Amino acid sequence: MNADTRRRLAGTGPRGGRPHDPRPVLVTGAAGRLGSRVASALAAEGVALRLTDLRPPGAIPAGTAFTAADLADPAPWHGLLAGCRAVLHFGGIPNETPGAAAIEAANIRGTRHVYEAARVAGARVVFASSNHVVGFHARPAPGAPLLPADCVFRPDSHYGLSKMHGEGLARLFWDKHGVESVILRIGSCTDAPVDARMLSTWLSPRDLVALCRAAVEAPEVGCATIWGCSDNPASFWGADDRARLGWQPRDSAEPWRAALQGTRSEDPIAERFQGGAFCALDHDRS
Ligand code: NAI
Ligand code: 15L
Repeated sequence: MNADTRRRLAGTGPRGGRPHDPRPVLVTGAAGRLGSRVASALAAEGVALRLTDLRPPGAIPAGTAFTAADLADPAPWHGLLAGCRAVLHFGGIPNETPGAAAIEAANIRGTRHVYEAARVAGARVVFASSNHVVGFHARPAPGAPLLPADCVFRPDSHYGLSKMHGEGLARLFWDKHGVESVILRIGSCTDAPVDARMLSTWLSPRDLVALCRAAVEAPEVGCATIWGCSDNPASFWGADDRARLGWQPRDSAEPWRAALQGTRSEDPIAERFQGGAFCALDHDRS
């Protein structure tokens, strides 16, 4: 049994990032809200990047190269990932609006294309999953146990279901091929929280950037799942694999409590479940 196999059987793998690894990191969705922010921050920190999206970003950080590519097209991904140490996979449809077919093309087929190319390249995948894989878990009452990351999936939408498929790919490619993944189950990443639910789900951009860097650079991660939220006292979410990354959030939504606690929705379904409005959309169960 070689060292590679021994590490895999022990639950950690050899293909992880290294703090001083000069190989580039591919960022998909690099023109989007999160991808563009992470790309510009990591480029400024000296991380070598390749960027891709359907459309060019508003600004391309100095020293990075952009290539347009469609996630639904299997062809470009091997070339884009060749020589990369990791991919930060932010590309795809981020909500329910365009419908199941578009979600299937970009999020389900597209994520499979990224995983296949990562396997061949020997790259780690940092996958932007979503809280909507577990959206139909009830919000915990104050003082009740928080939801652990190894809970059952309760997707609240076709979008959440597509992210559940991506998390399944992460697990399959680790167990079968030794491809490492960090699954980021992101809550709500905006400059500041904007409603009462975000007192629980907010992820500050600063915490997101540090989380992405840790996810790329942690020496060995196996297949890790991390709740992507800041240090919010009202969080819905508890135990996860963040110790493998050495990441801790620094920000909190709590300073916005007085301003936001009166901004609850009128919808009892949205208020009862963690996924909020995604749960209420098309909900017709009596
Ligand atoms: P966004 O819509 O701003 O960015 C997504 C990017 O993916 C866009 O630039 C879009 O052009 C690109 N894209 C869409 N379809 C594509 C295709 N077929 N081929 C190539 N590129 C394609 O979304 P945002 O907010 O930046 O989210 C990034 C990722 O993080 C998404 O995967 C989303 O599901 C996930 N996420 C975001 C959260 C948030 O709070 N913003 C919360 C939870 C998850
Ligand atoms: C998501 O997954 C979406 O991409 C984002 O736009 C927000 O809706 C976020 O979840 C949320 O739950 O607030």
